[in-house]
Amino acid sequence: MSVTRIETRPYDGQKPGTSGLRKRVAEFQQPHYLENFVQSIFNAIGGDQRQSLVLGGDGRYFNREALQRILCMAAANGFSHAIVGRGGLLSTPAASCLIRKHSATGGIILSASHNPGGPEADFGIKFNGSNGGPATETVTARIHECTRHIDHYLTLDARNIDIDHDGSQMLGNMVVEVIDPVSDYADLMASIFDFPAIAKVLGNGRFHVCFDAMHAITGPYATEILERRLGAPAGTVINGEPLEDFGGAHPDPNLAHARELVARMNGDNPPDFGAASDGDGDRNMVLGKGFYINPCDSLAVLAANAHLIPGYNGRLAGVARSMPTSRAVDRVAAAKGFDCHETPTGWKFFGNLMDAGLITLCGEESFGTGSSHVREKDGLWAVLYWLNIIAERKQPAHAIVREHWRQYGRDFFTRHDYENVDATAADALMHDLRESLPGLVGQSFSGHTVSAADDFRYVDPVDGSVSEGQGIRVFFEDDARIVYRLSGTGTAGATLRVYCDSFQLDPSLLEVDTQRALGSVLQAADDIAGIVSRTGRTSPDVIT
Ligand code: VG1
Ligand code: CO
Repeated sequence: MSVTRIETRPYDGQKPGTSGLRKRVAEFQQPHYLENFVQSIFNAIGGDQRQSLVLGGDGRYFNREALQRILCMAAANGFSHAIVGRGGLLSTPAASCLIRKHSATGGIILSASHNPGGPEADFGIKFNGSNGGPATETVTARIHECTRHIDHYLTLDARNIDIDHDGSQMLGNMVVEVIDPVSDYADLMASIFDFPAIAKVLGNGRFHVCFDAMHAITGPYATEILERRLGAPAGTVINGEPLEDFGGAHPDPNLAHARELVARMNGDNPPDFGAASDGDGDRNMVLGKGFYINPCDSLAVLAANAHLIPGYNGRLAGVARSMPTSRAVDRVAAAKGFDCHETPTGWKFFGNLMDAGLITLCGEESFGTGSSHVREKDGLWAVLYWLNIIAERKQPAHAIVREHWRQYGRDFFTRHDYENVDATAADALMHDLRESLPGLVGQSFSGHTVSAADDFRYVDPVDGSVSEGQGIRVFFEDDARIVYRLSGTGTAGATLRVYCDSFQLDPSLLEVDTQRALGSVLQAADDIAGIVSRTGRTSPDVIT
């Protein structure tokens, strides 16, 4: 099999966003589009670095075809080894686990995460480095630069490789090893959590769990771990079969999209604990009986209870949260005496902190939580963490959260998303907001007086790299806060995200409805930015 050199020309817009390159499937299907981006990844990491590659995806439409093409390119580009999840499947955290376990050069994950799938929907490619984490900003900038100058790529003219059976095959000079996508990851989970203690709870016939895999990648993982290894009854996992279009739904684990789970949790005889994950298995939503657990609170509860989890040996090196995430975890860190870092949105910023041993746990408001066991957020891990806490404390989830609020106070948090907004209007809104920052301090909006306002700038404490323009923060004298930023994962128009939070210590006000508790802060958000008048939207598309 000889290596073929194919001439190509750059495509505009192959700039990786918050988490890889995400576009409509049709865009990826343009001649050489996928190949340009993949060759740019290989060019960016350099020839001497091309040894072994982990490959898999969330099973969405175009996954299998893209994987075959990438295998040929990897072989032509001198990789000696490719590790592929059977069926072309790997969840994002499982891919991270495998990269680390096999000391691979890196991995390519085919996923557009929580974006819908199917011929008319979205596809994506993410590159992770040898630590198992998303490529850093320095690497993604290099990849983007390569996409702007690419003039050829290398591939093999080969027939399709069998990716549906375990075992090794040769593709040119590269060994392709097809492996079970679940077992290494499941073993890792068993090494962190007290499986016998969780199994006791799940198998006692009284505690019922419902896990909604949303027809995405976590189906096989959750079935193996919850039902087979931990003995939960069959049917604990719903929508467990991965489908190319996720059954036509939006595989985003929140109250708006995880409809079947939410209906069951609110129906007759609800389960005691509910959870859902997203397209590629890195997000999680957890629910108690009749009780929604905000991801910011979830992170804080996990941090406060880390001593109950065998894998963390009773101590956390530190924690981190993305900037828009509420400060609930900061309060735990302060009380327990460990550091808390604040990073820009996106998992790529946590990797350096973990590699340097500065943090153990981290999370984002967008239903992402994780730890240093891998270098990605991890949906099923978070669910197991909760179940382990429940098993140890012998309390239901809602009681654990309420006790947490009484001890630390409650950070009310909400995010309002305005999707598919006219991009020019969204850019103008952000631009004008940025211009107005110096004059905001001292002004009052809907009863809240601004104490500070800035455009978040992050200096990585490990390598000193600087990321500017990461979101506009407005702080108020009463400790409330508003954050505005534009999404970096969308594929149509612009998505404006408005994040509001406020702190409450008064025990009699801890149970107020979140939207009511934040009503005046939300009003201030509109007063300051003119959201309604500029976007023409009177209400957000999604509230979390
Ligand atoms: C969103 C979330 C962010 C998350 C990212 C990737 O990004 O806000 O917190 O890290 O998605 O998650 P943005 O730029 O659209 O706000 V995933 O599960 O889609 O890989
Ligand atoms: Co995801």
